Amino acid sequence: MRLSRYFLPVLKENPAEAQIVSHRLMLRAGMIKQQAAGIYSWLPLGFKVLKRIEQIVHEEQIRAGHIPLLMPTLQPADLWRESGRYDDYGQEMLRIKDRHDRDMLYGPTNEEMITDIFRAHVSSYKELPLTLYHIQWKFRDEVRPRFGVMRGREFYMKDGYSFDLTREDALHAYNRHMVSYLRTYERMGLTAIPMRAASGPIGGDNTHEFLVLAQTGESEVFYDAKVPELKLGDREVDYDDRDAVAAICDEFTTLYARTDETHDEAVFNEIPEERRCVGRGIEVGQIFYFGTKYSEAMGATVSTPDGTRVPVEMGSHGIGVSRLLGALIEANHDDKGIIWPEGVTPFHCGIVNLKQGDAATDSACNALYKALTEKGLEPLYDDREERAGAKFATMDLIGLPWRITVGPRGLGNGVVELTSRRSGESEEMSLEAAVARVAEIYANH
Ligand code: 5CA
Repeated sequence: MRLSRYFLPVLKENPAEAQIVSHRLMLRAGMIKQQAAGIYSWLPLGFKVLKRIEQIVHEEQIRAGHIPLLMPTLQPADLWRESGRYDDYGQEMLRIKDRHDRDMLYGPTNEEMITDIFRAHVSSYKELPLTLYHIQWKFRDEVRPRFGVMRGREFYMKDGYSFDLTREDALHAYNRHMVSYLRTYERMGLTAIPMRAASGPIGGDNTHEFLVLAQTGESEVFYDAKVPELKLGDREVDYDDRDAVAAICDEFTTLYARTDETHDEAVFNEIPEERRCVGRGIEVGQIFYFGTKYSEAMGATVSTPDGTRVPVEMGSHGIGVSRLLGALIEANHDDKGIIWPEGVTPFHCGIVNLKQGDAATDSACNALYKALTEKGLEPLYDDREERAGAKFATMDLIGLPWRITVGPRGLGNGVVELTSRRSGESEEMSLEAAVARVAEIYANH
């Protein structure tokens, strides 16, 4: 993409309404525009990152054997009357009437609708296990929408629903989700810690939240200093191997890590003092096992091998896809702007032309652009008639992890400059070497 033809409405001034750095940077980098409290348009740069994140979520869900579908945003109230949640949900639910005076709502989550789909089409244990998920807009009329996309009213969520015959099978589905989430966040360059949590309006007794440590997080968290060091890395996971999946969950949940809702001071104090950490975290996902709460209320039963019928065992598992943008920026920025991890960056690298209009420099930039594109990479070429300082400032603000700077002086010596946004370090090399290096960096992303 050439910046001169793109739509990147960056702001020079700090927007007064933004209280935390991710919100400020998303507005300044031209990623989002507020349309009403907690409701945003996703401008091209923000939309691109949102789609990158969504893609990673899809890939890891499919890898775990979960099946994508798409349910609507609007739901009939009657489904929620069946579970009893139509009244329970209170003011957070946006209620709408259609022209026939029928009660509708904008879905805050989809347990009822997925249970309705299940009961219409599945009746035998032979069709289990089954996990269906979608990535869809949700609406919760939050009392205090704030911090940009972090606590929106309309937000993008991956929500998955597992159906199993037995509690044991359902716990395997829970564990499978935990491991797939660990992989998902790691691919984005994030450390998200599973913490025992409280279940709220979804229900159930077994639930973990995934928290990204950040001072601006809304939850207070208590954890053993060793927990953030745990990594899945590139180990292979066989999602059908119950013991292997459970062993990974044990590895990540045995050491102390809890939110304030479940914190136990006495247990916490058993950790050696130098490892006791208290901080704040952003909840980027939550998994729930709630058994037959919805299937019983809504008559979703399956036949068993001995011919009886039982309510199906269920769990629901969510990732805050749009919130992840905020969490990623909270965890990856400096005073100049965003620093995207390679896994989610909107463009793989920037090209800065130091002397727009100079025939040799323009032609080298064009050659670079073409060579990167041919390697399957997507560069953002700043081809505007602007001062070098302004071009660098824009690149730093929007946070592409790599920048290639091309100017007449370097070209005279046969080199361009490759700069890491994160370390700030630059290295001179031939144009071909820079292309090869950037291609190599992204080979695993
Ligand atoms: N049905 C279950 C899981 S499928 C559910 O709704 N879980 S949830 O309430 O925990 O939401 C899942 C994730 O959505 C949360 O972990 C959080 O990351 C994100 N989320 C929740 N509320 C908001 C909000 N107001 N703005 C942005 N993201 C949110």
